[in-house]
Amino acid sequence: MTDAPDLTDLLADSPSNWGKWGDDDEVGALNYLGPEQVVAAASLISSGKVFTLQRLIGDPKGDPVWPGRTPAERTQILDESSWDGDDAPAFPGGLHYADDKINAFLQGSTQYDALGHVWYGGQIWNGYDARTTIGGLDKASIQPIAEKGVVGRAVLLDMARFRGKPTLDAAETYTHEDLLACAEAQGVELRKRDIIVIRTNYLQLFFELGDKFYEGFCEPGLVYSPELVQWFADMEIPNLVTDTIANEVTFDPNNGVALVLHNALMRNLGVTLTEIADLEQLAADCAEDGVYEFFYAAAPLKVALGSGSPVNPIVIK
Ligand code: UVW
Repeated sequence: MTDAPDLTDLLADSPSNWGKWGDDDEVGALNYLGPEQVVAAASLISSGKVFTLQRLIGDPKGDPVWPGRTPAERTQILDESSWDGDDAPAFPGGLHYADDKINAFLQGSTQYDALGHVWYGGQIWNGYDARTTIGGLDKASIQPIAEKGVVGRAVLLDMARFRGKPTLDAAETYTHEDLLACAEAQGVELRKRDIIVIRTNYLQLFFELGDKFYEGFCEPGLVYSPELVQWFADMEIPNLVTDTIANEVTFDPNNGVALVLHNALMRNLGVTLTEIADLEQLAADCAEDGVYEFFYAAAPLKVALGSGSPVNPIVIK
């Protein structure tokens, strides 16, 4: 145990959106994205350039995952060799085909977290009892988010370029004030109901350092303050997308608590978190054309009771 405060005490006065969209809500701040936001986002499409933000599953160079999770394992079930023996499957006309399967953590690649993914104090998003998570998320699973889909105006905040470094450092933090300064430097306005996409390029170190990457694991990211949480609430941010494994500094340097913002933003405000996005091609393009706002669309997989899902978000400029 550590001297870190309990989240119940730390976030006692933190803003909450519980009940705002009804007692049955399971998509939280994604309610801020309606037809008006979709149409406005579509008006940003001008060049027709398309970017996909998913990292490769089964990357030969390795898949970065949260400590304790393991990368997806893909197994070949059928291939041309399956027809070598006498007991090969036989189909009229001589059909052969390839089949495979994966054994994967639902949060082991580019992913959407369900709102019921994290909690403290025995309650998940919207006040549902945390015991509804036993054996699978009966409430606030990934399914309602997958059914709704996520479409809106998104803004890339390239914190690594803004700070003039190839990647942010382990445990390096930034605040909402830093996000605003980055947006100003990039010449883009952050608006209410924007999807915020933050680049750190930190996972480049996973590929450079190998196993050493996990020594003293503490990712860079947003750091909790009451003001930052209030800013997210006031800005009605529906979705936070980053290229790190867990979207925020892993251990808050001010109090030692793990993943404070998962709780303050996801559990309490209903902000959906998207992690391990690959922002490299998009960021290079934004640096070149100076356009940091774009149409964003994503639909996680409809996994019954799931606490998250792989996703391949699409950006169109
Ligand atoms: C945890 O919440 C532990 O991980 P993540 O949100 O990165 O899936």
